[in-house]
Amino acid sequence: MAVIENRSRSEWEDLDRDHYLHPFTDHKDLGAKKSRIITRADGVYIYDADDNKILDGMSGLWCVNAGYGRDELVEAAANQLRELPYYNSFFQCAHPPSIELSRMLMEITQPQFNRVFYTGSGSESIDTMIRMVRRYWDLLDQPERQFIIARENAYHGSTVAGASLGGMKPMHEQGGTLGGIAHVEQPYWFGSDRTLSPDEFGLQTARSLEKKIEELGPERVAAFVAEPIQGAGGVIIPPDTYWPEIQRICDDYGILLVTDEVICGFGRLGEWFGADYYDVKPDLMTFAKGVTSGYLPLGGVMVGDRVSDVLIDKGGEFYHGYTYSGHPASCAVAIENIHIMQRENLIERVRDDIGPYLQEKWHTLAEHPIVGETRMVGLMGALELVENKETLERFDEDIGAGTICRDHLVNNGLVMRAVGESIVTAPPLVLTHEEADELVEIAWKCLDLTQQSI
Ligand code: PXG
Repeated sequence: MAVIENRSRSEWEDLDRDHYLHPFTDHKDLGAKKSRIITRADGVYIYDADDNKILDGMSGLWCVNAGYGRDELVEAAANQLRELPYYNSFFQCAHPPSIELSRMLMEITQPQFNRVFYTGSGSESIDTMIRMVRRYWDLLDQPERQFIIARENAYHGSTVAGASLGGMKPMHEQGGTLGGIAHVEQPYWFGSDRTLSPDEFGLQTARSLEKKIEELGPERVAAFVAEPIQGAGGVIIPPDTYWPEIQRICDDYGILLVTDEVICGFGRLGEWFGADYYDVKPDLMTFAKGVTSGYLPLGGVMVGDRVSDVLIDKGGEFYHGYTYSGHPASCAVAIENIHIMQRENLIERVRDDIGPYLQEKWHTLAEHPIVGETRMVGLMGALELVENKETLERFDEDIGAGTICRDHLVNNGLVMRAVGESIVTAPPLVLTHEEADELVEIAWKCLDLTQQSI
């Protein structure tokens, strides 16, 4: 059965260093430090090559929502691979898993969504969405509507279009960017000078969208795209005033509203989608990650009637699609994953049970001397490391407080991500109360260790 050699940890490390180019990695640096080789996982825990057991406070990369070790998902993939491992849906073809998944997605999304386009990842979903948005305005005889507005510090993937639409400047500096994209302020209250109340700040940042539309010329703006809560940017939870104002602006100017649900979708916030949590009505939603709990790659774009009616009625052939659009095994896994979420009431569990439980515990970390703020919605949260708890002054960037803390965490059996001086978490939705206690206990201990190290 075994198709992978049984090698020692150091053999894996050496082969890895010599041949494998990793995503978002400084390879000179990695060569000196070596990779942590993860060999297996179960529930909310991962295990490394030395059999260290580590609580996965990041759900892999914000995706293993249903937890590890799900035989149902493995069976769904294996059965589908036996029955029909691959077929495309170009040239007047389709297959049951992709059709059935489409039907199920209509059940769990808002009523304006009656169509879905499949991709293999979040980045491909973003590319698809951009091409659709521009095509939509072309078909309405407004081809000058090219501009897509996103936010500073947003993450929308790392294809050329995804990196361009995202608001991460270091990414813009590598490999060139796509035209017709503009960025506006992010609703990051803690990162501001905090002279405004969070509600005032939420309105002000939302109105930076209105300003940008006026600056570009409303007749040139196609869409606004945003993550309901920014994930990779540091779990930026907008003030309550933010999303209603964004909806108002999109409605007033008639531009398309797109929520990027790659992280917030599939239960992360205790609703099926982030748009549901914030009660906004997007015209399109991009998704990936949690749709299959990461067991196989799959992404897509939910296309609202406003857009799909035009694309279908006036558009003729849309020259777009991927070999793996609607891959049968990925769709089969997604179907079973949604069944699991429904059977085990995972969404309600995040909203009413484990979400509030972890949030309460998480907020106790705000008492720690080097923590300036804690925040969490559903099972997606962050804390801010500060040098001075009274003034909320942050550590000097050069100290690398976030990285120091993250390293203590993983050495003490917990994975969380450092985003600058923010520590972020997004554990699997199946986290138990005991595991939540463990997560917060390790976090407190590692905050102590971080304080000592600095
Ligand atoms: N949109 C959002 C909101 C994402 O979070 C993508 C698009 C791109 O998805 P793909 O499947 O192409 O990776 C993402 C991905 C991090 C991290 O360090 C986050 C992501 C990917 C890699 C690392 O937090 N999010």
